[in-house]
Amino acid sequence: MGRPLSPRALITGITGQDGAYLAELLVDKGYEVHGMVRRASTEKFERIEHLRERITLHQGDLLDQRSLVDAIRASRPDEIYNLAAMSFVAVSWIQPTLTAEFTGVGVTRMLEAMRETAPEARFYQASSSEMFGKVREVPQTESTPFYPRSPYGVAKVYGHHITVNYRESYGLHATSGILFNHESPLRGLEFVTRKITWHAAAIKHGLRDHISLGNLDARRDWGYAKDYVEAMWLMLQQDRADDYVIATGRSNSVRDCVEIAFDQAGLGSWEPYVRLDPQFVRPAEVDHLIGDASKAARELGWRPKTSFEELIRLMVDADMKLLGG
Ligand code: NAP
Ligand code: G4F
Repeated sequence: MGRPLSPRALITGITGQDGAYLAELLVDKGYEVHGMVRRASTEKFERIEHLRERITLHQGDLLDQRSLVDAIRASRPDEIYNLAAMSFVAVSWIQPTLTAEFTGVGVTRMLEAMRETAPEARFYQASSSEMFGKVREVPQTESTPFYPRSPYGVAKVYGHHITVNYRESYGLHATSGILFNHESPLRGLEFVTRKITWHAAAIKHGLRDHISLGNLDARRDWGYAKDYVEAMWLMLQQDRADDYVIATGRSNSVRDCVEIAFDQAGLGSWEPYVRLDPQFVRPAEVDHLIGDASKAARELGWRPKTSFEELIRLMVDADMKLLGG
């Protein structure tokens, strides 16, 4: 059966970084876009404000099965992108069981809701390179064994395996995208790249006089979120559901990020502004996270378009503009 001309998509986590970029991409492609949002005492829809007239929002929470079923029933999606999660690794040590509920069991709730109400839909699960943790090989591919190093990573491994299991048990079109770190001007301020680009801009504007960081030697394979949401969409256009690693294949350190950001902000040397603070050092770190996205290149035609340096410079420019008024 062919794909509909004007498909419908449901995005959980639409208020997050990836949700906002994905919603924009799908609206531009002519999709009818639905998003699931959870109630808060103050609405925080800044990232999707410019899309509000062109998308439909449904109340729902990964902890509440009824709301997931109702959101799927109301949106009648051809494609479901499950991006919602407790996504901050550092907090997963502070709230380990809540992380397991949101980031792990929440995936089963979504799959069950889809099985009941939209079994023909295609499902995307936001899996993570954090699942590789204490890496078993470098670079990591779809067949590299998992060794998670945080409660978040453990929960994502569960989410990944349950997605594969529902694909194999019930024949659902359920795909797991194993995405390495991806950043943007919409990144939450607690994640290290955005924390650095925001502080570089704030110091330049005289709003702060230093930044406190943890492990400057930590390395990640960092890409641009806008490039990565395109990979999510491409995965769901395939006839067969599968698993795909999405990465740049290059790694950089937190120190590299600081150097580029402070240079772009016109601050020169970064050393006088950076303080090391043990509160930002993790109980356990992941090792050489570097992804091999050759399967995605071969089967999806996907390649990263933005280098790490371009990414950090564009994030600093955005924060300079944001804080410059
Ligand atoms: P994000 O900015 O933190 O967004 C997370 C989203 O999940 C927000 O919309 C949040 O809603 C929603 N959410 C959290 N708990 C929920 C719950 N109980 N019920 C309903 N919604 C809930 O994360 P992101 O960077 O866009 O990442 C998207 C997904 O990809 C996440 O699953 C993340 O774990 C995964 N991932 C991210 C990366 C990366 O580098 N960005 C890499 C690999 C995998 P509120 O706005 O209400 O908080
Ligand atoms: O920016 P981060 O907090 O991202 P992390 O832990 O890699 O997780 C992100 O990427 C995952 C993909 O692998 C996603 F699944 C997950 O949802 C999230 O999007 O930390 C990056 C590195 C870490 O090694 C951390 O120890 O930066 C190091 N770091 C050093 N100082 C810091 C800081 N991290 C934060 N957040 N804050 C610091 O001050």
